[in-house]
Amino acid sequence: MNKRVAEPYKIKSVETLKMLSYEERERALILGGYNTFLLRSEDVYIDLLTDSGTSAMSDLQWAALMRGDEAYAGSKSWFSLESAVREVYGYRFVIPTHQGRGAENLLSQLKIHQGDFVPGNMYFTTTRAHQELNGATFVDVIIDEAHDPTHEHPFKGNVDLSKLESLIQRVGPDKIPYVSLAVTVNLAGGQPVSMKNMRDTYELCHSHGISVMFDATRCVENAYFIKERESGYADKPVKDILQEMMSYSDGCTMSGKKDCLVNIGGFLAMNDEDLYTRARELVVLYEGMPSYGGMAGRDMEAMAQGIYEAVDDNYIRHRIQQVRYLGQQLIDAGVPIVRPIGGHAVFLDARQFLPHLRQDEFPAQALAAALYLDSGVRAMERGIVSAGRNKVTGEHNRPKLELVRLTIPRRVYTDNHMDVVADSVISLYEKRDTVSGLEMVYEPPTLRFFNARFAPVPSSGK
Ligand code: PLI
Repeated sequence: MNKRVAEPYKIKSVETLKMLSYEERERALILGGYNTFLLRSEDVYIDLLTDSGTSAMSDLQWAALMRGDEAYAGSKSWFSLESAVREVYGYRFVIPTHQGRGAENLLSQLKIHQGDFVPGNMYFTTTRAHQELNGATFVDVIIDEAHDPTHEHPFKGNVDLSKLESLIQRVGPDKIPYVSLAVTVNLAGGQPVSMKNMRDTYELCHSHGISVMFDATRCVENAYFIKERESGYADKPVKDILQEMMSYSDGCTMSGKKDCLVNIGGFLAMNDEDLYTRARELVVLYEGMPSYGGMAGRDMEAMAQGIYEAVDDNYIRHRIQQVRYLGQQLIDAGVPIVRPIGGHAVFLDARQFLPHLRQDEFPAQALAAALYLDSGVRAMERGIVSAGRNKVTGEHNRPKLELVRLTIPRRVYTDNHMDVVADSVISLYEKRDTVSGLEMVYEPPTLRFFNARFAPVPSSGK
């Protein structure tokens, strides 16, 4: 018998969920300009907007908060965090930041010069924004399969080494300050990179004197996929797999709000002492002293504890299985989702879900809004709105993937919640031709998806 796996924790404190009526949700949606980022969380029933900063902390993390040393300089809690990062990820030097984009800002300022190119395995919104702010052009070198939501490649986050090599030949290694490698790839659907691909990318880059910087935001999830899918790793603890992964990079940016199991925090880590010295100089301008970088002492203690908890094999196995549990129900009901099911979220394929909408009618945005209206479940658009505009032509970037992300917070919801979400999506799928498209009525100049406002285009639905 195939025994089921339960949540590897029991619940000590609960938050009551509230379900608004259809009319109340409709009002909330109009007030929020049909943008799920602009809803109030108390108006949401099950919140799958993001897995960022939404984790439930453990009893040991809550206890760690009390150990927080709030000294302005030389905080004991900083040394706890620094040793956790060194021990678990294996880097020599660590600079704390308030969250991932704080680290991206420092890295981009320190490494990029005007006119540079930063290759990466698909863009991420804030990461690319910082690269562009500092004068670089982002170049997508992910394998083609990553742009096909139905392709079952086990490591869809892989770099296409021939794309990378031809960029190096075209612009020259001096114009490439580093390769930005996300493990896993959020916008491809939470897809992992194989160990072999990390090693090959690292070797190729180093043969040209180019460094590799990981976006380590969901690196533990990546390590678990390697354990499941790559030969030679099945019997290794996730912690060891992670260490090997990180050895194929020269440093990383980290949003602690995901795989470090905390609500706020991040860091920049590296092995190069000169880069570290310069980062210590810069961090004081943007984040704070190199011994807190925008975090309170208690945040750093909780993050140190979370870093150890995240590499517990039981924790990460359940984490991945819960996401898969939701995704499989949708697959069984014929709902189009990105395959294979990723690490942190199930991604609905809005092009297939709403084939009657053109990309200019923002199908993923419309689908996320319709799901909230129908069931109170909050998801996030990851399509043309998130992709922004081309910085030279001003045209919309038009990603092949037009997705709605049902993102599972860590240790927050039970499998019963996943059942309710599955029912909600399936029932909307059954009446999908009633969903109409949207027009953008307010567009902010940067990272527009956070604050943009929309209105329905009634004629666009069937
Ligand atoms: O939200 P930050 O600043 O801590 O982290 C930025 C960031 C960097 N890289 C990746 C892959 C992310 O997913 C990421 C943040 N992601 C958010 C907020 C999300 O909802 O996916």
